[in-house]
Amino acid sequence: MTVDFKADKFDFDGEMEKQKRALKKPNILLCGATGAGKSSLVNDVFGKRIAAVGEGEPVTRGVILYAGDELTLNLYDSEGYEIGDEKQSYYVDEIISVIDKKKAAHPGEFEKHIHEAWYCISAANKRITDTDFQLIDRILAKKVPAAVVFTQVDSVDAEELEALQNELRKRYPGLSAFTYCIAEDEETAEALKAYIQKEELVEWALENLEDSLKDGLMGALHGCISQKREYVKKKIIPRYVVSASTAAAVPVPLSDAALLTPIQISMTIHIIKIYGLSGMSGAVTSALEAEVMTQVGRFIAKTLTGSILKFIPGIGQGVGSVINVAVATALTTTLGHTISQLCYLYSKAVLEGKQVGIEDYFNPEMFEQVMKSMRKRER
Ligand SMILES: Nc1nc2c(ncn2[C@@H]2O[C@H](COP(=O)(O)OP(=O)(O)OP(=O)(O)O)[C@@H](O)[C@H]2O)c(=O)[nH]1
Ligand SMILES: [Mg+2]
Repeated sequence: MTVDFKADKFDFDGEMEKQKRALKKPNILLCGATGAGKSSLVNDVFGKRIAAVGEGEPVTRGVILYAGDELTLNLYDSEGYEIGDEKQSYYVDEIISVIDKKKAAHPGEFEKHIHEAWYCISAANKRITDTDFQLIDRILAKKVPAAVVFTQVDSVDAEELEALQNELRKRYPGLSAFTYCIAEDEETAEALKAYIQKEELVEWALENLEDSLKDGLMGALHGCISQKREYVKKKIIPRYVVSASTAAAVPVPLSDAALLTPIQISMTIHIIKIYGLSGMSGAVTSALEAEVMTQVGRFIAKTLTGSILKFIPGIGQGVGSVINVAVATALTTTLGHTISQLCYLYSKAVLEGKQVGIEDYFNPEMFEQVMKSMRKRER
């Protein structure tokens, strides 16, 4: 059997469509008083994309759903209640009704329910209100995983913050809580680093989602590139290694390396989705998703049909003449880590404000260099 793979004929759009359809989006509910910094928090965690690409749609009074084709999660942003306002008591019911309605509309389909709640409490207010307590009680009673985010911590001192944390801990001993603030500039960010628990919040959010919903969260994050790299390593690459091993369970001639190519292109597209390359601002061109994918996908396809085998010690030199499980595993693992690292480096440069393009990273020289370093690391 020979496998005739033509990089130019690969249906990238079809594969992207397929992955898009397969993606399950997590539903995150955002709560807290007016001005607590809910919108600021999500813009910081998910990038300004949420507001820009999500079409806000009222779900119930005071709750707006941000969702859209380009967004890999659904965000239920509540317009906060005014402290002391009579609206306060409605607010609790309205929020809880979102949880209930989703369950009632889709009984047994957990993927359509509210998956977690991020509860913002402004440290600047220096107190946790009864409404906060009531609402947290009721969210927890619904068995929706919840975490508190103490926002705007730049406006209090350490003692005041600790008092708030203690108050929360007293009432909910095991409840996860994080501190946060939006730093105006790099200097402030550096000074407040210990209090900006973005990574911790993301870690918590990830852990509390079913596996099938995790891709959506990771793909929506702005920045967090070390976490993305870790996620790709632990969750994405292993899936494709399994497919590749299965494909090579019956060893095939080395000349049929192309047998694995569609699996690896799918993996490439998947990894790029997690890094969300196309949504990155600051790049020379803010290319459309389809363009980025096709560009990178074609590059990988060409590379795979060409010289990739020479980077895998033991097969390049004709030691083995077949592709077996071991070779398929090595090839897929190395390729996955290489793609991930290239995405990481590109994202890092963009986040640092450098004027770079996709092609500065996805080119033969970079590919070879990174792939070699990956092989060293794996050994
Ligand atoms: N000092 C400081 N100000 C912040 C921080 N986060 C948000 N703000 C400011 O607080 C105000 C309210 O923030 P929003 O993010 O709009 O609050 P919200 O919870 O979405 O408010 P509603 O949509 O009205 O419920 C804005 O003026 C923000 O600029 C922070 O960490 N520190
Ligand atoms: Mg808001």
